[in-house]
Amino acid sequence: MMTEFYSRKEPVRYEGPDSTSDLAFRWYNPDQKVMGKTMREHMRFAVAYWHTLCWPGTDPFGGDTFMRRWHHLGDEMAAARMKADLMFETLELLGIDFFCFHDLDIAPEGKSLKEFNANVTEIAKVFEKKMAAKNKKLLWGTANMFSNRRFMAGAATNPDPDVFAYCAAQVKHCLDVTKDLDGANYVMWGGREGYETLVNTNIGQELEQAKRFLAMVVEYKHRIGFKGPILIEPKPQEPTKHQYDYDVATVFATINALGLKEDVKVNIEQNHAILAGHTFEHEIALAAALGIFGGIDINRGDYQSGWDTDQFAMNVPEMSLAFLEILKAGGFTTGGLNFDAKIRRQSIDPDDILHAHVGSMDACARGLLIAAKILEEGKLGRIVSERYAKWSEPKNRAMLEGRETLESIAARVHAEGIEPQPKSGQQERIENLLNSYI
Ligand code: XLS
Ligand code: NI
Ligand code: NI
Repeated sequence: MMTEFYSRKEPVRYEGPDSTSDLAFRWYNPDQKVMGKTMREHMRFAVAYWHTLCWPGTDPFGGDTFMRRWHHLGDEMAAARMKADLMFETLELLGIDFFCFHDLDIAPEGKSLKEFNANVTEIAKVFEKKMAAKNKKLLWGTANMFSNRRFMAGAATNPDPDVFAYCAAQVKHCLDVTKDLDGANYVMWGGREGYETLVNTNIGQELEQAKRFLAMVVEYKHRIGFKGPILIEPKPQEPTKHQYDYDVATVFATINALGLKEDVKVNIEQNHAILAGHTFEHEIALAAALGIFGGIDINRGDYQSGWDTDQFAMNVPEMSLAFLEILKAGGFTTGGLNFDAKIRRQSIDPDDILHAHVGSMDACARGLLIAAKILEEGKLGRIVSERYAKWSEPKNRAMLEGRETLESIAARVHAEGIEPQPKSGQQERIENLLNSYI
């Protein structure tokens, strides 16, 4: 039984690129095979609880524009149950298999951590039934350790050890619940793990706290037999001025220092990548090269405003480059594409939520199709491998494999009179080639 929320009552269907329907998939065809896997298997789309059901349309200058019923009920547990119904209705209408949540998205805090834990568990029980009935899955759970004022100076990196301890207790419960719901991953985003000003901050101390916290989460995950990886979501700033998990490279330093490459990967968000001064595809390619590619928060940042606008990703050329890197990385294993994206605050009709997801799923599907074609035709791949081809010659391999030293290489350079001859990087020629696919 559908609620009255959406005017749409039937799941959105694939109708192909020529469809004239207002709401239909033109490119995302879940059962269509692309490079050996169906689109549904490639994408592993997830709906985010926080943007879709919790955010009321506020901005720093104004309040609730959406006026959703559950925000005005006056009974928080009733609101939580209403949101749970709507999450599964949304998944059904969109044909999406997964969802993601923060503990605080799904249930009210109550007056103590004990009450909060109990509320979260109660709603998780509701999820369990609905997930079984509707064949839906949890992509990841995460703990919100940034909204409440107790976290204003940090969560695990707070100067106050009581906050660190509180966070340990909160994450323990959220990981338990994620495991009970068979979550495929557990995410950690450190919104307050950073600093506002160095004048009151001991960076060295805070980094030690962050490392110990992560190590404990991994120890606990093994103890309870949680199979999925822990995913750290890098972001350079906002809400804090400087966040410790700045970007993929910075997060890798921590993961590698702890020797946790098997257990901890990254969840890369488009908007966070560009806030860090990178492209989205750079972050994906780097994570893949370092062996820590986990999942994606799919959205789109605004290139002018310089903050985390979390718009729905609709830009097909950008998606094509991202999917090129995702496919080159071998695609997702446990991770997926979580819509960490919100409709604009003027998009007040409930159906706007459906249009946003459908449009972005289509943009992703087109990106996937274009990237697959580029890979299958192999022209781009050949240009790049040719550029590095000389590295496969034995004398050059020897330099990389530790069988040469600076002295032996210097001797060879002089003996052979090596003078490197520059070659064109062919950027525009390659860009023309890429445009020919789009
Ligand atoms: C905020 C983050 C957040 C994480 C989950 O900028 O993107 O939504 O994805 O805590
Ligand atoms: Ni995110
Ligand atoms: Ni974000």
